[in-house]
Amino acid sequence: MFEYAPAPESRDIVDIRPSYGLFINGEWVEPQGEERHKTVNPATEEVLAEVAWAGEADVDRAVGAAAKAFPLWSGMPGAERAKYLFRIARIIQERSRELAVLETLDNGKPIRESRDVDLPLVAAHFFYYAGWADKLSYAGFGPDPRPLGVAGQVIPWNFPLLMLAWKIAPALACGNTVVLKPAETTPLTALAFAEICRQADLPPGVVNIVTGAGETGAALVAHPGVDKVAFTGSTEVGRHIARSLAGTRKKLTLELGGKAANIVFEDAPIDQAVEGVVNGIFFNQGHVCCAGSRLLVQESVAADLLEALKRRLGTLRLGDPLDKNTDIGAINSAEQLAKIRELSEAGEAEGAERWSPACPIPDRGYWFPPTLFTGVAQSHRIAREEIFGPVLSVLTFRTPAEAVEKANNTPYGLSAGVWTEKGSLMLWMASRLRAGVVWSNTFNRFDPASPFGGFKESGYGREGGRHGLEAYLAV
Ligand code: TAP
Repeated sequence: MFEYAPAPESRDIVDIRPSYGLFINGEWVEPQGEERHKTVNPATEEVLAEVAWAGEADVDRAVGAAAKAFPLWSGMPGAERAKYLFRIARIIQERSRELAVLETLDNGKPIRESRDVDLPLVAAHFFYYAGWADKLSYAGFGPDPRPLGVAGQVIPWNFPLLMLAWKIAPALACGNTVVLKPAETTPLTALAFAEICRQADLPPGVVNIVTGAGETGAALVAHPGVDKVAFTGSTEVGRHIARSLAGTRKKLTLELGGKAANIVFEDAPIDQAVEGVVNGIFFNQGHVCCAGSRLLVQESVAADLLEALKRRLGTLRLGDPLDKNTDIGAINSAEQLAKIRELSEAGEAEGAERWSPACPIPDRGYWFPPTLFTGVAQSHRIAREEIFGPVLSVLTFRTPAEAVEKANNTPYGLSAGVWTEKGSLMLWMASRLRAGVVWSNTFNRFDPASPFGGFKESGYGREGGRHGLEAYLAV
């Protein structure tokens, strides 16, 4: 255990208010109820700000504002909407350092990731969909695709601003207006985005941000004025939402959990594969829906790969997320830490062997060391359930067919990785893996032009690319 001295870079460039209201109709407004919640820095447990808790009446006000703004926004020529989206993208670039620090403070992810991965992708998403706004008639959905109306969007805490961009950019490009609810533990970058909407002179009501807990999300999803629901989060909540919307006119897309296999064949370059496996599961502390949380390694190279992997894990630095040298940041919340601990204990209890490098853990905050489990059976909970933390379950296989069978032996189907030098084997695997994304000789690579989404219980609908427009158009 140790106390770290906070990195010198840091808080000075962000301006966090002590308390935030709701962003409705282009204004900051107070919620009708008294209740508020605190958002904390998971690396220090320090309270960052108090945030409004939107109840049904507040959600109703936000949906009303979005409905009122819809005729203006949807009636605007696409080229005009594009100008706003380009402006938002440029402001995000200009403010990216500040937004990266804010994200890291509220979420716990290493600054190197928020600065070099999240923020560039957020801006890229707005640029990409700005480019579509005046070309919707050429997107292959018929000559005159129409926006749906008010989109109710609910997002999780693992990539707060990036998930916002995935939701808001295509919705606005297509002419919809939006009410978005960020996760309870990471509202600050969504609230900063509200300011960016004002800075970009976005017409009032086109984007509304309501903060709160699950009940706020539930009120938004249930609101009769919402025409389209877009949800990213757990499979459990997604299932509940799908049930609640059955028989209504609302269009629904779901981006849910995952239990991806990262599959290493004996001919793969070991060092490159080790980097890919580390990036696959330890990026963002494993708080990644498409994390490579199951390593499937060919038996003939398993011992060598594990040895190299353990050596590499010994070099990872866990600690202050604002330090540019940090590899593993904080776990986002006490609840998430408890879940990771519970599943890791279940792994040991079911007979798998647990290993972590010697890794000092700070005294305060929520932390979990990078962890490997070997001797994992497919029936173990750590091989079946999404841990959403820095925990890798290692299994072995002998033949490509066995690799496919094991990789597909999960209710999820979001992503997979294949490491081999043989192009024919890559393609053979990719055509058999039941996963929305299959990476080859890389992992966790994202591009706004590429559709992303799940098979099976990982959800339906696609975000990103031309396919991502379809979720927001009547085609
Ligand atoms: P959830 O607990 O499902 O929460 C997601 C969002 O839904 C939060 O904003 C949450 O609010 C809200 N919510 C909770 N109950 C709700 C209800 N009954 N009705 C409407 N909204 C409700 O997930 P999480 O723990 O934040 O995120 C982790 C999960 O998201 C993982 O399973 C991960 O795989 C998945 N995920 C998937 C993807 C893609 S692209 N497939 C991307 C990122 C994450 P509160 O935060 O206030 O509870």
